[in-house]
Amino acid sequence: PAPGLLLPTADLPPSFRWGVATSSYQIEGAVAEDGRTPSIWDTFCRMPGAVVGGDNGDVACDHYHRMPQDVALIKSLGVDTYRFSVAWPRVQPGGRGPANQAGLAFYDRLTDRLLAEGIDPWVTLYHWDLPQELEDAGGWPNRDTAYRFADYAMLVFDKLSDRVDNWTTLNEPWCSAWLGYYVGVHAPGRKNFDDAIAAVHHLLLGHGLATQRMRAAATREMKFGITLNMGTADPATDTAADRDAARRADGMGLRIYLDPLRKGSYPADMVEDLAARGTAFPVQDGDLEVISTPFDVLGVNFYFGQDFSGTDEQGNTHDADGHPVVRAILPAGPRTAMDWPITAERFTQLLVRLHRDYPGLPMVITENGAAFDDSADADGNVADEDRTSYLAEHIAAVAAAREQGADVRGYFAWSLMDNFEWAEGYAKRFGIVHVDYETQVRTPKQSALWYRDTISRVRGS
Ligand code: GBH
Repeated sequence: PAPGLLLPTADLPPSFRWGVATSSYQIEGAVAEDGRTPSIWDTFCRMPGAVVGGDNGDVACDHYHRMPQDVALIKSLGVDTYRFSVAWPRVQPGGRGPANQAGLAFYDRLTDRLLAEGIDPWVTLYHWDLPQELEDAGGWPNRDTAYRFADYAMLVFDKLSDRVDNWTTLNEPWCSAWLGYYVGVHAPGRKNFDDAIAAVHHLLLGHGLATQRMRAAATREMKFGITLNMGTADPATDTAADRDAARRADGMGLRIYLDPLRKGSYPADMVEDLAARGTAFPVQDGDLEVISTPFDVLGVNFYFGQDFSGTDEQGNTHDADGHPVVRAILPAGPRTAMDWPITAERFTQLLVRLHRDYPGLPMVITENGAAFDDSADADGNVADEDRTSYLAEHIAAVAAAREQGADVRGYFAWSLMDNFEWAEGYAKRFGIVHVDYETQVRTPKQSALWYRDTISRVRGS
């Protein structure tokens, strides 16, 4: 790596956790094996135009068949922790009823392999692959899905909790609710504002129900948490309209999750905004007590921060439907292959703000990383200085936030390897390990070697 990438990491303690992350649908393949039923992503991928290139997760990285080699790969990267998700439709086909032992057995073997290599398994229970039958019954806008989720969580917990200590209920409920039910660019591809708001509430309720039940069943100390995707929302200028747009973006992106989770109520300004749109969170008696049940660690997924404007390009403050304009403006500077800006300093800003506004909550970076237009040589080697720099700058941003008091205890690079990047298909590569999709050969990129060296340097080993 370039000399400039040897960053001051001295203030990251030897106890700091280092990991790599993946999710089930993005890597496993084997979608019809051992009793797995379709998820909403299997269905969505077959909708014309939904996914770039018409790609789907049928094979993905074929991880389901290559798991032992992949665990060896993880080990070779020098990390101490691996974050993976469990596919609900493998464990409980159709989303109801008893466990499918053949499906559970895969995660049982994975857990054992990881532990045998000295790697701590971090389990995420839901990374977007809802059983299609539950979507057919109404999906997350249907309150019953929250109870189904808690039942499913207990099937996994009962199988793995003798060996797994770290449990994350949901990955990025904003994406499930907003992208899945309002924008429609993620599964199930619905476009209804009221449904998205109901989905938010039922996702949070499912988190609370599952956390309560797992905690009650735990026979030793365990850590429970939730992972949120978060950015920063700064006003593009100091006008009242831009400041209000930033408030709304922050409210919908961050506060409507963290306020009920940590303070036991939805933010009053957002409730008011929703009422002005004729909608509301479908809260029933006792829900907020369930949602605000204590948890131990906040998972933070960060990719970039944005500015917001309250006017469109023509200067209008309201759109055609009469709703206030909330227009994202991407900060200037270099972009990744996703066309996402690189804003490491805003990562520090976010973490310090979380520490200030939601105190007393240890944080772990459960995802951070970037897609770039990698070019692999004939042997699959990728000299990804751009990704290496991205990781280095963002790890330095974490260290800077810690210096300002933010209680961040670990970092997972997204992702272990190139994989199915949702609506972008296989065209966008986030891995620190290159995957040749013809041969399924995995080759660590320069960034992976840099990551391994950085971890060993911080550990002083
Ligand atoms: C994560 O989602 C996922 O957990 C992971 O599975 C995925 O592969 C990875 O990121 C890379 O995409 O431009 O309006 O969407 C991150 C999704 C991307 C959501 C940035 C928020 C910014 C606002 N986030 N996005 S917007």
